[in-house]
Amino acid sequence: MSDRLGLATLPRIPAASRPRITPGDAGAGIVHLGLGAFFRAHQAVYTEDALAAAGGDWGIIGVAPRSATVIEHLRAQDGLYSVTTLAAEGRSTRVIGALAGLRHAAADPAAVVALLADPAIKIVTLTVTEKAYRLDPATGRLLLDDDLRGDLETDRDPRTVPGLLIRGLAARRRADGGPIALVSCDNLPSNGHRLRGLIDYLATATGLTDWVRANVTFPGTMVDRIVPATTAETLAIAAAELGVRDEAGVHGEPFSQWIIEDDFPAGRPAWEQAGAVLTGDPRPWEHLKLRSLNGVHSAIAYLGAVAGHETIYQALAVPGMATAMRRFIAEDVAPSFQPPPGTTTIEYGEQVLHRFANPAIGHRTVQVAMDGSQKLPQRILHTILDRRRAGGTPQWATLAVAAWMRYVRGTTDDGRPLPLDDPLADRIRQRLAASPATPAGTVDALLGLDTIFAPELAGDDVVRQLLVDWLTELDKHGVEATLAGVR
Ligand code: CS2
Repeated sequence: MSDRLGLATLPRIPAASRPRITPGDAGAGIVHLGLGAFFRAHQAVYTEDALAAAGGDWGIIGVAPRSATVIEHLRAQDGLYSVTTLAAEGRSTRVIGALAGLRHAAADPAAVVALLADPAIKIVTLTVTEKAYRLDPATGRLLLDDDLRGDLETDRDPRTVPGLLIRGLAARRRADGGPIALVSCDNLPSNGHRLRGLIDYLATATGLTDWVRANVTFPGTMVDRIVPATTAETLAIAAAELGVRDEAGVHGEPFSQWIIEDDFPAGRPAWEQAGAVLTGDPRPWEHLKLRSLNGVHSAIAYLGAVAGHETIYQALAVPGMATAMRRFIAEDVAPSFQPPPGTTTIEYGEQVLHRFANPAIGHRTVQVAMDGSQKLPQRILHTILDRRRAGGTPQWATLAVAAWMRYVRGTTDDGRPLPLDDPLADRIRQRLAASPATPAGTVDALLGLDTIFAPELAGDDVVRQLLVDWLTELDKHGVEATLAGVR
């Protein structure tokens, strides 16, 4: 099939798959940083539905911080791409037309800075992954490395996302561009507060503090939809459904949720008409999602990958896995925080396990396993800390951490290599190489990584012993036999 998705071929695709708005009709009001699959299957869809329901100039200018490929694909398709929803019962594909422009920050940072200064832009949303915020995972404090320092102290082109944002805000002040909301849509705890803290720090360093305080808000969000990386199969399905090729297609599960703190000084799309929940405080939702869904996801990913399983769905089917995850939720996660009114953590957890069991979603264990150093604190370690402070013994949460420790050693139970895709990979490998290859040696080496493990946790003898015991089990018997013993 040679014809490509684009404005010219749109009339040929099945009517039910066409965008719900006329592409290009809405002026741009949002800049989004991070054009990964998650954004394309989540915020862009909500915004298109809000535009279809209530109109407004809320088209999205998509900015790729680094990758040029996604920009090339989308440009070749007039900004159009498809989202295929994969349910156990069947699938559906729709084209999204909410992108009102595209920029490549690495190639043309000045264009992005100019956009952030433009008064027509009233919202910046971000999906740039945990590590792009340059925050110490254990403490949430800013890591002022050479790249970021260079962005602050010189006038060379910005290389970091925080650097790009602060340059853009400085330009906005000069241009009198008016108030703006910066909205983190990454899986960080209190993501709005973290982004505010980061920008506050950079604003102080660049003399922007008063202007930022008066003009910029940082709504917190909880974002949720399982959107695995696109594969050749995703694109083959999109082509079959559309009748034209789509190199920028994405696929995801049927479930989708967006909880947004309603704090937009220059207005916003009618996202509530697209199913999003606008609230005064999204934090109970963030806890629920990060500790239950993402915590369990990471646990299954590490255990499953070490056991040699390719996907989350297959790993969840290992005998004992679902029981261990139910006990993790009931005994460790649920007592660690107050869920939002009207929900219980146990019910939420059941729904999560049901979603992970969707056989149509081929989410790879090694994809969820990546960047563990950035993910463990908010997903699992905060649960452990809260349980320890309450005098509890978080058995299952420590199994998840022991599984990460076993994973980063780099081989499956039957000796095949596992990838270590993590900004701290070198430090992790060095520490492991310098310590005895015993359970206690591994646990002590890794607990010494203070950007992951806060001193309160690393110095807790109960936690250390639980980790050594689990790792001993995993080393002696392997993941599958360890889980088989769980009742
Ligand atoms: C996953 C998340 O890759 C991961 O670490 O846990 O991307 C997860 O699929 C989403 O947060 C679901 O909303």
